[in-house]
Formats: sequence, structure tokens, C-alpha cells
Amino acid sequence: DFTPTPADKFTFGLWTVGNTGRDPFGESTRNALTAPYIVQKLAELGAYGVNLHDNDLVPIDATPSERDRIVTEFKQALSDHGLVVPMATTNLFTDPAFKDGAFTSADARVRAFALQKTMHSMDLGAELGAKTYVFWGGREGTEVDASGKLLDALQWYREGLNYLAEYSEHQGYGYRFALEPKPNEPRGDIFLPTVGSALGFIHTLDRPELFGVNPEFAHETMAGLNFVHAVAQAIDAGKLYHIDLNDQKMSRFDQDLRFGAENLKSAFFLVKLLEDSGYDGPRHFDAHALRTEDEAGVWAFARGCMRTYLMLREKARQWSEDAEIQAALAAYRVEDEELAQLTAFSQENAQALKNRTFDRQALGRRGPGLEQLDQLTVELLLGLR
Ligand code: 3MF
Ligand code: MG
Ligand code: MG
Ligand code: MG
Repeated sequence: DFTPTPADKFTFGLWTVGNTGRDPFGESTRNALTAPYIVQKLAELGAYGVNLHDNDLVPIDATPSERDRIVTEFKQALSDHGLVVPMATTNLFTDPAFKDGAFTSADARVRAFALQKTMHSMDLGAELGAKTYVFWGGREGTEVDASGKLLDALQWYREGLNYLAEYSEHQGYGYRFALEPKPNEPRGDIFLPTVGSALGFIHTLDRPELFGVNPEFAHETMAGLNFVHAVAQAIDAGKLYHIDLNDQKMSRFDQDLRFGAENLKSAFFLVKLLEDSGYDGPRHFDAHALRTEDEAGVWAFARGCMRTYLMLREKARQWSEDAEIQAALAAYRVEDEELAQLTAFSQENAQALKNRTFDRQALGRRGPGLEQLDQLTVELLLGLR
């Protein structure tokens, strides 16, 4: 009946259901919720875990004893309600110190402070049991490139990530790091704007095996890109270490809509891809309730994210068992034994392939049946199959 259980591995950030509706033009529309209360409510709804930035839980100016009291209370709530913390991350974007970048600031003092803050936050995550550490470089970017720092910034970014990977290994934390690309907002242009750019950058790091990506539906969509394709590329590279699920209208401001709220068909192909590929990490929702909503709306939002995922998972199962869809899919693919030989490279096969004749007109005339296949998919999604 699409009621989630911890086995479904749904997670939310403290900052997601805790979002109070503040935006650049208006004040909060909801009261803040305490972390232990969020843990209790998410557990009641059937979530598996909760993720956090350091300052979602511990205020940036907390004393060591305040920090310890807050963390103790939070751990008690986790154990009372059976929730885990699979992922942790650092807030390197709210404080004015980071206004022109954290790891990529042109001010070496800011860069060192960013490392210090991240190490403390990694300590916190490790204490809470997190195994994945996310880097979203919200302020790593520019509005004007008169700074002339583009190449330096990438080098500083690399040095920062290398340093933190060393720290993690040295401490025995065993983190896997996930870079989260976003094209813009809050900076005019953010470095490593897409999944593809992050994948490329990872191979320039000292320990690339420790780094993967944390793609977000809204982020690729804001750039006008196809999120499902980006996730497929991450899976193909063995780099899907985490995922941020939400929704977004293309090329608008960052909306963080409820999963499936806007691009239901893409959400279906995404769920199908995740399930078919055997992705076994958390299904993390990085989204928030509409600013119009009260607390009841927040829990309707959270329940909705999980229910929609489960309904689409069920649809994916039906899709793979639908005889007509499977026949259309089988007809779409054409194999040829003789050509399979010739396209395995050897000098002789290459010569034979060059001499082979193809009926180019016939190849161009063939209708692959995609209209019918897609329509069958739509009808299945609408519950009419
Ligand atoms: C912003 C984001 C971030 C990251 C988070 C790390 C505040 O658009 O998506 O959420 O996800 O900092 O997970
Ligand atoms: Mg986001
Ligand atoms: Mg956001
Ligand atoms: Mg995110």
C-alpha cells in the first residue's frame, strides 16, 4: 500500500523538512522544528535516516559544551526512534566569511578556515555513523571573472579535497565523498556545474577512488539538462555515491519541489534506472514543502516524496512484466551475428567490414516503434494498463 519502511532507505536532510519557507523576498512562513522532533516524525513516517550539515544541528557559534549537549540529545532521539545518519556535509555557504568561496576563496585564511570547519563537521558525521560525506560547493564560483582566478580556483579546490580525503583516511573514518554539482544559485556561476564536470574533476584528485557524485534532479534540470542521462553516466562510471531527489521546472530558480511533483515521467525513468541498476544507497530527498504550507503540509510533502517513489517503483515492476511493452522493447533492438564478428576489431575484420555492403535505404526506412512504446508507457503510468 505504498507505506514506506526503513528497508526502502528513504532519507531527508534536517534542512529539508526543517525548511521554514524563507526566500530572498520574504520571511519564514513556518516555525523552526527541533532536530529530535524531526527525527521522531520522520521515523513515524517510515524513513530510514536523516542527513545534516554541521550547522543544521549545532549552531556555528556553539561552545564545545553546548555542542556536546546538542549532539547527545540528537543521538538519543536517533536511538529512541531507530533512525540512522548515512550522510553528513558542511555548511560552507551561509556564513559571510564564505561569500566569495570556501575552498576556492582567493583569501588563504578563508580556505584554511573552510578546511578547519569541514574537519570538525567530518568528526561530527563520523560520531553519528555517517559513511558518505557530501561536498556541495554553494559559494565556489563567481559573478565576475575579473578576479582572474579560474585556474587557481580549480587548483585550490583540488588541494582542499585532497587534504580532506587524507584527513578522513588518517582518522580511519572511511568516508566516501560525493561531489554535488549545481550550475548556479547562489553564485552567478558555480564551479563544477554539472555531473559531467564533476566526473572529469574527480580524475584529477590524488585518491579518485574515494570520490563520486551526488547528483540532484533540480540541479541538472535548472541547466536544461536531462537528469536521468546524468545519473546513467554516473552509474556507468561507478560513481553514483549518493543522490538528491526532488523536482524542478526547467531553467527556473532553485525550486526543490516534492519528488515527482513536476516531471513525473522523468521521475519514473529515474526510479526505473536506480532500481534496475541495483543502486543500493539511500534515496535522499533534498526538497522542501511549498512556502504556502503549514506543518501539516510539511509532513504531507515528506510522505508524498516517499509514496511517489514507491508508486513509481511499482510501475517500473509492472513495466518490466507487461508483455506488450516487452515485445515492443525486444523489437526495438536489432542484433546481427555476422556483424557482431566484423565489429570485433582485427585487421581482417576491419577490412571485411569496409568491403561489406549495407542497404542504407532500408536502414533509413525502418520504424523502431518508439511512438508505440512510449504511448504504452504513458498508459501504464496513467493506470490504464
Ligand atoms: C542546494 C543543495 C544543497 C546540498 C547540500 C549538501 C542545501 O541546492 O542542493 O542543499 O544538497 O548542501 O547535500
Ligand atoms: Mg539543491
Ligand atoms: Mg535548494
Ligand atoms: Mg542537494
